[in-house]
Amino acid sequence: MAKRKLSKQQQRRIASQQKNKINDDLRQEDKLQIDESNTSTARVISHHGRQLLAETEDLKRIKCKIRQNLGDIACGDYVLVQQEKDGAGEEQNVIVAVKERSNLLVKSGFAGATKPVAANIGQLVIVTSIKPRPNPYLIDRYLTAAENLPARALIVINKVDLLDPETKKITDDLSKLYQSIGYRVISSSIEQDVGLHELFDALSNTTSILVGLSGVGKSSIVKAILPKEEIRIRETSEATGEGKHTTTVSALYHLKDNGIIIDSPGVRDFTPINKTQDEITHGFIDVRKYNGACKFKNCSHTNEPECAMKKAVDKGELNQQRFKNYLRLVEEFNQL
Ligand SMILES: Nc1nc2c(ncn2[C@@H]2O[C@H](COP(=O)(O)OP(=O)(O)OP(=O)(O)O)[C@@H](O)[C@H]2O)c(=O)[nH]1
Ligand SMILES: [Mg+2]
Ligand SMILES: [Zn+2]
Repeated sequence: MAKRKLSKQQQRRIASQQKNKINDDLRQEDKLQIDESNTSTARVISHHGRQLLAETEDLKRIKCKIRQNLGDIACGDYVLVQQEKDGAGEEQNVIVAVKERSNLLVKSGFAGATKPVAANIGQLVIVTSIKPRPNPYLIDRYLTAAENLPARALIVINKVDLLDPETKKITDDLSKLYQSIGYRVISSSIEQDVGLHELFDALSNTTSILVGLSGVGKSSIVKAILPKEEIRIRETSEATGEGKHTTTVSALYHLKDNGIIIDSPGVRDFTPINKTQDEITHGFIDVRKYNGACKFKNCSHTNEPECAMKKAVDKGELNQQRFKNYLRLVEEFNQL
């Protein structure tokens, strides 16, 4: 068979598979050295470099060291902690294993690497605001991440105290669009105490993570719910409304009604890590209804006749902007 040059994306996938395999092997080895009688389960509250704060089952916060070769550990992970003596004979908490996750939210880092954001997520809360303005393509990319985790998705439009006639039209259209697809949209204002009760109610009984651009008010939302917590909030740039990347590490907080909320650092951009084009299709719940219904099995939904998706757009059954964003994400995926 002729040797085919691998695309960058294929090379990256192979490298990532190999890395996972090595990590799995190392974990396997490590399991053999765990003294189960001496371990307890904890959940990671925050993790920055070699500093890790976890919470025990009786809600005590403990600083932990991490045994080597455990692979990625993220906020929200459940871990096994063992008491060990260090060189000076001092007791220390050491994470010796990461428990199996229900899911892991990752983002792309430098040079095609992936960075874990948070683990064991039940709900992705996509926070947008009036300033900085909502970016529908970013919302759609977060929604695909939610569908594939899988996790429930909730869209928040914060800072509605700053609405003017122009932004009111933009956000009304946005709410209508996402509600018509089946997502819940909550408008909120920390300044004027709007929508906060509705939002708090939506956070009960699950682990939610707040995601979105820097400066939309993610930490302000957490602070409004938990005024006693020390949470940094900072003004946005006057000119652009862009945030100053105030939150630098994901952190987990307990709410009433068994709710857990993770505040995450704001992003400039977010690209979901999709392994296949099918995952992208699965990520658009309105587009995926038409998958397989086109005349050609391998329809690219661009130029082919009798494309079920294009027909749906023409009939007004599928939103044109969502369809465009779907094709854009597929194109970007194929170019990687
Ligand atoms: N007018 C108005 N300002 C708000 C509201 N919510 C938050 N802000 C302001 O927006 C700015 C940014 O808030 P943060 O909570 O730090 O934003 P963030 O999303 O956590 O930002 P990063 O941590 O950088 O990702 C602060 O000056 C807040 O006071 C709101 O409802 N209305
Ligand atoms: Mg913040
Ligand atoms: Zn088609």
